[in-house]
Amino acid sequence: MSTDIPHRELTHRVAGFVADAITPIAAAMARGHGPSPKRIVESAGEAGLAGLLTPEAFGGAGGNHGDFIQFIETVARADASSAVILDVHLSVGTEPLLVFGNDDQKSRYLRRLASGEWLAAFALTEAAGGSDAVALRTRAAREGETYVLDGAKAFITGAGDADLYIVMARTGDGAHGVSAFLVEAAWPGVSTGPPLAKMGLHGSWTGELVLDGVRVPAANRLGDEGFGFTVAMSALDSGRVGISAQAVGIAQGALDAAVEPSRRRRDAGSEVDADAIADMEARTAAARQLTRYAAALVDAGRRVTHDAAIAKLYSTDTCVAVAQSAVDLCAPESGAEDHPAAVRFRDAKACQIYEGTNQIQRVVIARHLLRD
Ligand code: COS
Repeated sequence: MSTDIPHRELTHRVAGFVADAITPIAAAMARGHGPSPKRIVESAGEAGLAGLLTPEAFGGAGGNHGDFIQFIETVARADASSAVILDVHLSVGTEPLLVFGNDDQKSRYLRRLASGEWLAAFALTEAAGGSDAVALRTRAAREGETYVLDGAKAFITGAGDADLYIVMARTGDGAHGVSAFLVEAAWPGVSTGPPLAKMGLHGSWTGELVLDGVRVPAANRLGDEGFGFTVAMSALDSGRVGISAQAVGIAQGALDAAVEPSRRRRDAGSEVDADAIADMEARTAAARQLTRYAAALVDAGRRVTHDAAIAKLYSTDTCVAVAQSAVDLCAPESGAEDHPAAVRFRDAKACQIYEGTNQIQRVVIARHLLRD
């Protein structure tokens, strides 16, 4: 996929956005007292970044996935909560509409998402099914030109603040009995639970989405009936590249937090664990290259299931390991809740879990090798 935005201009725009809009709120976000997810996306819209992957014809910046991962890594280096909000909005929240939406759907929704006026969310997971996405139970019963949706989605990023949900619901049996729908938050029967109190990523809202007899026009079905599992899986293939970029940013932020205190200790005549710092740098650099490779495959129009799983697995394991090393190197100060290494350590763990746990990534990678 080509890019409409010159790379140098994007780098400048992203750096300005992070310096002006993210770094000043990072500490508040880490405590869960920052601006709402919608406000983060609005401020990205003001900087021309809320529609980074959306073509200019629909009000976006027309960037590619190389631009996207640079954006997400740079934001995550400063604040992982803001990064996951923006990542979900841009990738699994908007990309399925870009890839599978018809002209009518694109013209009704893309401009509002690309300007940051609306926040997008992706609703696949259910409490009972967990990683077994095919087991979803939310039903979509067809009544003429309408589908009636009933069910509940769990652990949804942006729930409670999002304006548009991409909802996977059952219209038949098995993987080919799932359909995807564009569901507006304001429609009767749509409600959300309170944000979960999470271990980390305190500035990002995660919660339940309840669909109680929600009447969705057939015009809001995304792709053909029965095509929803493919919509979801291909959204996650690309989304996992974004999570990989987020993990690289968290690892880099943890490394940043550890280097300066280590330098001060060395200058004061104490020993520093230079091997640990070298390993942190090497692993972060390797994770960044895997992420870039996967993003380049997406931009080349190649199926990225295998390489996105590798990037996501390696980068997110790396960010947990690097953040843990940062806590060790910065001890005892890093025992404080607000210490930047402690914040990264808490934020890192979720990356191994969402958009497919790392156990699922291993399933995807091994299946590719062991297939007949
Ligand atoms: N792209 C396109 N199609 C895909 C796909 C992909 N990445 N992965 C699977 N499919 C298709 C398969 O080709 C299959 O279609 P056919 O029957 O026509 O061959 C269908 O979808 C079912 O796939 P599969 O048989 O592999 O389903 P499984 O139930 O065995 O498991 C996994 C699929 C484990 C990969 C899936 O359930 C998964 O990714 N789970 C994790 C979900 C997740 O990431 N949740 C987080 C949500 S966001 S926080």
